[in-house]
Amino acid sequence: MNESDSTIISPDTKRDERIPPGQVQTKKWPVLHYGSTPSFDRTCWTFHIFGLVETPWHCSYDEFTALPKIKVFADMHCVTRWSTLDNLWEGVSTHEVLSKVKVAATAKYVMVHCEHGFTTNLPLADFLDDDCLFAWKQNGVNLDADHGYPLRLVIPRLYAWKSAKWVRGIELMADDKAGFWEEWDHGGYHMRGDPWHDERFR
Ligand SMILES: Nc1nc2c(c(=O)[nH]1)N[C@H]1C(S)=C(S)[C@@H](COP(=O)(O)O)O[C@H]1N2
Ligand SMILES: [Mo]
Repeated sequence: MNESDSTIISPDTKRDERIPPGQVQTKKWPVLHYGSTPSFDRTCWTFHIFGLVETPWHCSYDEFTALPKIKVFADMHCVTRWSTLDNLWEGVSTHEVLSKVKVAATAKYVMVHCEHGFTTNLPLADFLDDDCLFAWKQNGVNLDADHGYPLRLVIPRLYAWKSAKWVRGIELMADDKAGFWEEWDHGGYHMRGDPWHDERFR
């Protein structure tokens, strides 16, 4: 990495042992999701922020991708035990996106809403870590649709199911609520999902 550029380095990439317990490094990048890969129509795509905010906000794809951009160097850990290292993500920080609204003091959790009704929940504090972003590029090129183009969330410090693909909005909540994989019917994945503490299931 060139230390002089403005790339944010995810702190987990600086660990002596970068592979969390029970994980195995893979060099290729697997595709993993429930259901089919959605199609993208730039003219009717919208992104929404709603729930516990003073005034809900929404924007078009062109407006979203015109926001100030960052790069993040990070690793990725799937609960099915593969990990990929050295991903350079490009997009808009979660912090930047959330600055578009006034979040209520009571908001403590985020529900991420995606195409086809997929959801995932996480604490607001984890969502706002400074290595978290909404990305459409990885390692210099646009993501494949299978990997989440036109927009995916990247939360490097939690298991990758929190890094939701095909994101269309976020909801601010006072209380935690299970998303898709977190529901008992879909496996009961952990409400937080810290790979360094083996938080795979609830
Ligand atoms: N919309 C959506 N996003 C999703 C999923 C999903 O089922 N639907 N699966 C998650 C899981 S379990 C993982 S490991 C990562 C995988 O991302 P990749 O397919 O780009 O490797 O996407 C996450 N994002
Ligand atoms: Mo996963």
